[in-house]
Amino acid sequence: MGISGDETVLTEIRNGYRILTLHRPDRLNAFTTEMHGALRQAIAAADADVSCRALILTGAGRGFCAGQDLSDRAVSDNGSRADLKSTLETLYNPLVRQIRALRMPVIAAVNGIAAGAGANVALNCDIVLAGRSAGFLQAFAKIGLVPDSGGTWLLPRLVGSARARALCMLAEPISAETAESWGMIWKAVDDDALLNEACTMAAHLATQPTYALSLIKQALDAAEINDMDAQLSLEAELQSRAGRSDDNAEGVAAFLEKRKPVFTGKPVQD
Ligand code: T3D
Repeated sequence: MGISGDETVLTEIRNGYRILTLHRPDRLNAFTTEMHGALRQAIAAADADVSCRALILTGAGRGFCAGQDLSDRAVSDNGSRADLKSTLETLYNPLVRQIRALRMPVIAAVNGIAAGAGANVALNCDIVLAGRSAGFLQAFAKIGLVPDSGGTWLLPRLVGSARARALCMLAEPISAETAESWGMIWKAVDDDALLNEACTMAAHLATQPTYALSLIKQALDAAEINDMDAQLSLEAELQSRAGRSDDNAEGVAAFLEKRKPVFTGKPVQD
């Protein structure tokens, strides 16, 4: 139950899940290179712990994450401008890929403003809860940049092209409730209920068939690219794997015996 970790990212280990807290509250938890390293390490540690079957990502203080810390940017070889291609390729893209490929569900508990890459890191999580006072801001255009961390891929899919374009070009914040009504996030909740709700959800998910949940992540990600025919083939492939899992056998047995299933989350070795 103790809290540990690098001071820029705190890890709290609970029964079946972990809470990772971005921890630079005086900078609205903006990303530095150090915080990127700490976060990736904390996620890898959760992945390596077989008892960890769900993850919560949240922020300390009044913000969730204000994106890139604009005072902590690497300078490029020519010494004048930051090399943003390199920043994305070495920091943000690996983080997004790590979150999306994680073998367990990731819940973003957005406790305050989520801006720039901070918004898009949240939107890359599997389920996004936000406190009513939180907001989402594609801040990039305000500083002459393009939405990154998967924002240009996610937003049209989540909210449709018209809203995605306006969000990116106007760079105006939207409230958690608007985000919910647009289908951008799962739910807006009262601020003081946010962490409890995220923990209840994580504790529930930690008792579910984790391996099947990881296959669901794969199927839904692939569905963004596949046509129906390819998706039907993928579903057959993934279902073949799920069907060989102990959790499928347990789920069916529990149903037939009219009892609650006890899932282990154990993966099938291919
Ligand atoms: O390297 C690259 O650039 C490539 C990667 C890009 C990815 C990106 O994320 S680019 C987008 C970067 N983020 C932004 O442009 C957002 C900047 N922040 C804001 O627009 C505002 O802070 C917010 C709208 C998020 C919140 O506004 P408000 O009024 O609630 O708070 P504030 O007073 O602006 O911020 C509080 C403090 O945090 C303040 O410091 P101070 O004055 O108390 O000493 C502010 O400077 C600091 N802060 C907020 N965001 C950042 C930041 N410091 C550094 N970097 C930030 N991104």
